[in-house]
Amino acid sequence: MKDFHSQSALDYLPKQKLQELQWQRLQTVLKYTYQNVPWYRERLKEKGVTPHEIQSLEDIAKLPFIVKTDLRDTYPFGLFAAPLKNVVRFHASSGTTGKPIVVAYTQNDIDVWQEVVLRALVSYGIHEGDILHNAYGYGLFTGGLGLHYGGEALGVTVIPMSGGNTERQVMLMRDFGVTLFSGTPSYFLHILDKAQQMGVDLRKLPLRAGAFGAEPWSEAMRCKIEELAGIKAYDIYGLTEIAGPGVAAECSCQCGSHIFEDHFYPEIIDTETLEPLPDGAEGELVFTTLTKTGMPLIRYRTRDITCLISEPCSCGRTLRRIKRISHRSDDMFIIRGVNVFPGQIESAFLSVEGTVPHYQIILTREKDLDNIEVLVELTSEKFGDTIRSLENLRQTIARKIESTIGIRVTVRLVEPNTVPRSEGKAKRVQDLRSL
Ligand code: DLL
Repeated sequence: MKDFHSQSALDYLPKQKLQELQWQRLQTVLKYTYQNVPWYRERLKEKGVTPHEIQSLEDIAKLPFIVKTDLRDTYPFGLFAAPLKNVVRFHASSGTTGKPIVVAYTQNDIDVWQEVVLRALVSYGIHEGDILHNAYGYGLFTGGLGLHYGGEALGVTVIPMSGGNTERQVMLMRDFGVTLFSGTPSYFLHILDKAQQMGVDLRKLPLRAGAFGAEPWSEAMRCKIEELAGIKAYDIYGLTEIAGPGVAAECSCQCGSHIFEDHFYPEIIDTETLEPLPDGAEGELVFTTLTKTGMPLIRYRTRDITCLISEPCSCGRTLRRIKRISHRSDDMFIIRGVNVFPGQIESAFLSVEGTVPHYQIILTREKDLDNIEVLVELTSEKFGDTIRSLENLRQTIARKIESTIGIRVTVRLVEPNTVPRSEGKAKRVQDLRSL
């Protein structure tokens, strides 16, 4: 197996060296993609751009974007740059409608991916001898295999759990002396509930960290997880189109995720004008893969809303960071003309004592009027309170949410364990308005 350990040094490259490396890699990937993907040549021709016009990193802004529908329209192999015989693996992302999008990985791409996941784990303080309980799904979804190979490359013992059979997950976490958990934050909360029912206190186990991602989660949710499990909860970010988990990851400072910029060149654009925005400004994250050969993507629009942080991080890594992804430009819903993101509602009610981070947002329409109902689950202690105090609590939560999103909502308090749990990404919003 390749030795990826030395690659962690790339996290600390002086800015200028990093930019030189990025520029050199950008030229190579542009030329390579232009030569090997007829679709890309056509796209550039349509836009009247040639790769020669790109004379610096900043010139990347002259190139057209690639969006998810381009991947759908070229399904299944239309954007592959390598011959099929060199493709060692496919992954695919579950689209909500129609065909999935397919991504090709050459051995080089698998190596890049292992390397970045290894670097993510190193930044959490994980090392050889740690035991990783990997609850991300194995299969076409990138979570399972991504953490698996990255963990193995680091010399960690990996338990390939996948999701499901939650009782057994708790049992093995306890019996195997697991030190690192990886999975969606919503599924970990479910595991926490189950552990409590089984009389297992995760705080007493050797478990010390979690790599949580694949869905938006709030700072308030991090606090709950850290408190209930007695661990450090770290963010890991990624998307199938670019690599899977490991495009960016937090360090021990927990103040934004460092992007592995030597492989994935980030930009932030204004979602209206599509113009690049400076570091610090909020907008849509766009990536160019600098080293991939199976299906390189140039200026891929992620739909994830965040900003780039270029201030030095106290961990010493020079890689720029992204702020926690609070929402996607497309998971936003519009109600009575107001743009709302589930994460805003989550943060608002979690600030109220007695709530847990399990909730659902139900949108309905009655006589042309949109209504929003939020089901909020309570802790067992709180649920046993008097009717009067529960009514007070309900009103407090409704006020908090209203003052955050600016519209009135109906809050329904529900018993512990009644909001459906997911083993993968949580589905928070039920939009019944179009039915
Ligand atoms: O979710 C890859 C992944 C697996 C990342 C495991 C982290 C851990 P997709 O299924 O293609 O890939 O979904 C990608 O999920 O564009 C974001 O909207 C969202 N997402 C991923 N990580 C985070 C995160 C995987 N840490 C889409 N915070 C992305 C917020 C995230 N959203």
